[in-house]
Order: sequence, then structure tokens, then C-alpha cells
Amino acid sequence: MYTLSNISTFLTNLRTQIPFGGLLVLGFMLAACDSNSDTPELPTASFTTTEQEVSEGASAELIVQLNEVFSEDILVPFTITSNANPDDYVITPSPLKISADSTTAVIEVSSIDDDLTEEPDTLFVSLDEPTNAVLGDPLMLRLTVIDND
Ligand SMILES: [Ca+2]
Ligand SMILES: [Ca+2]
Repeated sequence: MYTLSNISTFLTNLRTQIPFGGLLVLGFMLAACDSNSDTPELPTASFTTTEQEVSEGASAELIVQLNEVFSEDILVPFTITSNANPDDYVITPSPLKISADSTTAVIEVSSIDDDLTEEPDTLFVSLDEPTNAVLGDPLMLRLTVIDND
């Protein structure tokens, strides 16, 4: 019925006659092919754990991992919710970038060492909808920072 050369002749004719229409048909065909089988599955992005603890003055490395490598960079925005004083921390800016062909990246949380005696701080870090990936599980991590004074 339809051979590749038939289709290509058909498209060539179509493009010659109605260039825009031809491109439109080609676009639909590509879209149809894409949704069949060759759509690359997006990797999932998640934390590796739900709980971490760090001592005041130290840095915590919160690892975000993919379930498989991807051919393009992935951006993972994240949100931090905390009752802690924001001045007490230096945090990797959102979004976190996971470079093409790697499976992990790190959100670094450096806590500032002060001389105050405090209760432990709790920071909830949650991953938001990534670019070039989908959310996996777990997507929230609780970081506890223990006072050292
Ligand atoms: Ca201290
Ligand atoms: Ca302190």
C-alpha cells in the first residue's frame, strides 16, 4: 500500500503544491510516530533518602538521583521550608542541574556556626516539577541541624 517512496513522493508533491500543508502533514506524521514507540522515556528524579542530620557548622549533601541517565541536562527546582533563620544557611540555588549523562547532583546546605545555644533546626526540602524528567519518590527530605553549643 504505502511504501516509503510513495509517501515521500506524496509529501514532495504536497510540499510543492501547498508548502505549508505539506509541512503540516509531515509534522502530524512525526508526532504520530513519536507517540507510538520511539518516545524516549523521561527519567525519574528523587532524593536517595528522606532523613538527614548534620551538625551546626558542617555541610549536608542532599543527593538528587535519576533512575537512568538522560541525553540532556535536567533542571530540578526545589523549595525549602523551615522555621530556621535563613541567614544561618547557605544553600545551592534552585534549580539544581543534573548534567546530561550523569545520574546525580547535590544540593549542598552549609550551616553557619554561631555561638548561640539553640534547638535543632529542621529544613524540609521538596523537589518540584523538573525539566526533562518526572518526579520520583521520595521527593521530600527532612534535614535536621543539631546545635553544637
Ligand atoms: Ca556553634
Ligand atoms: Ca548554635
